Amino acid sequence: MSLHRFALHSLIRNALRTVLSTAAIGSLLLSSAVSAASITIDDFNQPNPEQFYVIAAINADPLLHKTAHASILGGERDLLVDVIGSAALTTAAGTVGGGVFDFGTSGPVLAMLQYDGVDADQLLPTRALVNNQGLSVDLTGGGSNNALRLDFDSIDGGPPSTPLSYTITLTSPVAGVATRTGTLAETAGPQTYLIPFASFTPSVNFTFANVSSITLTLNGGTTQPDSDFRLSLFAAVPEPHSVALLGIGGVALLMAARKRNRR
Ligand SMILES: [Ca+2]
Ligand SMILES: [Ca+2]
Repeated sequence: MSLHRFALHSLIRNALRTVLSTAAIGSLLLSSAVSAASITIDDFNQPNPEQFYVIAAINADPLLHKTAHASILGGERDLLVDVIGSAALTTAAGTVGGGVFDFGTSGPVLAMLQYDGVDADQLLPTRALVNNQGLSVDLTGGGSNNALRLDFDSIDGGPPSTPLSYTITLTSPVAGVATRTGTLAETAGPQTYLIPFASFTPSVNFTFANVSSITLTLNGGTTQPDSDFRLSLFAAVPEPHSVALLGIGGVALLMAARKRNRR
């Protein structure tokens, strides 16, 4: 190896080392930024231990289950389990808390989770959710978050292999509203689903930087019977491609360093 080539190789080696250590520091900074920006809406750890719920009746009155705890965004989860317009005998049962919201039904029954601050909702004449719009949360976490995240232990959306339908409705002050409706594929094991902020349909005055309520409806609208799922996390997070971009940035730096050394 000529002296010139040796010098070039050690230059590249040094450049590589610098780039790799810079990338490592960048990753560390990024991962700490990610955990700082992520916002847990609900980890379903409360109540603990979990509580059993059931509705079983013809034209059953909706079930309203409220849990107040500081670990839940806004201090409270409002859960409504309701039959979707059916006169038939309908049942739904499961547990809420202890790290999971477990839901199972053999009829057209929806589950609605509302995060709107601590409120009374409606008990009479029939149980219903009332949107208190009591949150004041920047779901972007200062600009870093750009997706909602749903973690499921499992989804069995109904026979045969039917995806689970969902609707998410967000509100902002001065009548701002954004909605997103879609489906989640069945999964036998743990699965993370990301719903980008960009996929929502927003009205005038809606902003992810000031959200006053979050309502998640599962198994609604399409009257799907025989749906079972276990939901373990609801959060606002950065999309993972920002990490991939850092990787691309690292490669670009490395190529620039090699080019400089060739001259
Ligand atoms: Ca509430
Ligand atoms: Ca409410």
